[in-house]
Amino acid sequence: MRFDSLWVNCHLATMAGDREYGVMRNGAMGVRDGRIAWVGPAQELPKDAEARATLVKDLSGAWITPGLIDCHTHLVYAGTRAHEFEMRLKGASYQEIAEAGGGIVSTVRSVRAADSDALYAQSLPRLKAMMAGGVTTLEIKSGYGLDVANELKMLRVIRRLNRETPIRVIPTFLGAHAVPPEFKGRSDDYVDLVVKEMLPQVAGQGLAGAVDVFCETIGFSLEQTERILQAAEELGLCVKLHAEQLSDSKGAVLAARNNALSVDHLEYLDVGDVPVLAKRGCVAVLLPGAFYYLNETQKPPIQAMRKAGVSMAISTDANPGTSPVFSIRIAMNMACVLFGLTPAETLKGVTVDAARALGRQDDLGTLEIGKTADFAVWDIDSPADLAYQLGGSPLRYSVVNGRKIA
Ligand code: DI6
Ligand code: FE
Repeated sequence: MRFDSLWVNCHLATMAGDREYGVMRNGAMGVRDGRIAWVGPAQELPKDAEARATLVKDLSGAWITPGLIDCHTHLVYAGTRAHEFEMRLKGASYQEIAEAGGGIVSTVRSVRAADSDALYAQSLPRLKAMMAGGVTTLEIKSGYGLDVANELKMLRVIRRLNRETPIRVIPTFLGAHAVPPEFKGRSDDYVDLVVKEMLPQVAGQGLAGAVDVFCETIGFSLEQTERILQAAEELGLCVKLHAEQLSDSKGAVLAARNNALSVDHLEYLDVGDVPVLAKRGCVAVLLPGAFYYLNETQKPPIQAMRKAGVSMAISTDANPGTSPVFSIRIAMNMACVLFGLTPAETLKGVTVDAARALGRQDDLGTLEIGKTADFAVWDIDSPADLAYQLGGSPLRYSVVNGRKIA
């Protein structure tokens, strides 16, 4: 057996198998052609493995985890909303700010005013912050353009981030994030535009593989959501949904029945709807950063989902309004402290379950033979440290497609 690189003197949190973290102390991992070619206890390595490896990396006792996956972000945007943070602290609610022309629509104005280069330049430092925290796969949604040209502009910026940075960036089309000001009072007409013009162009140009909708009283109704999800499916696109963030709109059940990859937020999910998610294998994506910033008190029904065996992914929801969080490990810590997840559940939530929320579970999310060699090397004593510590970064470096990135 010949390897391009062989990683030795390390501990592995493979996130595979039944043991917590899939822990393998004193492990080794071999990579060939960008994929994991061997993983196991060091003493079981074939005798000539080191001699036959092009590169041998002695990790001096570091831990390797799968590369972290942030499966729900709105990281591409222009401008800032720090003033809304100030307004909320003076008593205004997120809904009041949105109804007064702030909120998502204020970022829409900034995004429309920015050209592609400016949008790229403003988004890049945020991507780098994610990368510095061990993220190797990052989903990014459109949704601040809200007209054909600007939604496509956002998706092209997302594609450029994928091409010009070392991490894997996965685009999602969120044309139905909010009703733009020029369609005020005519939301069905805007849904027409999404379905008849935006979706065919997005699919035709291969700009996104999945479609999301903000199903909410301040977003799109259940009927409008259904129209968009069905149109997406007809074009062969995967679907996911912002559901039950501020109210129980019954979006999660609708999405799960439409084979959604994931339903995201879920603070107001009815316990009675949990079995549908379990039955349909739909991932629940938890976004504790938005819960935290909005001072929400209603928690997602974690215990019911855990009992029903629903996969729970964790993500930052990185966005300028409700979750200016650019660290996946902070989201993991919040999921522990605010939602009561265990550190092991949170690491699963940013690897295995996040991969599933993106439909990439066959290829990403665990350290297993045949999967893409995306992993992170950490100076930690145990995998629980990743969710335990706030501040600083124990990341030594990450590897994408078998290649070390900065
Ligand atoms: N839910 C959220 O938390 C973000 N989008 C959404 O649908 C908020 C986005 C923003 O306020 O800019
Ligand atoms: Fe979101």
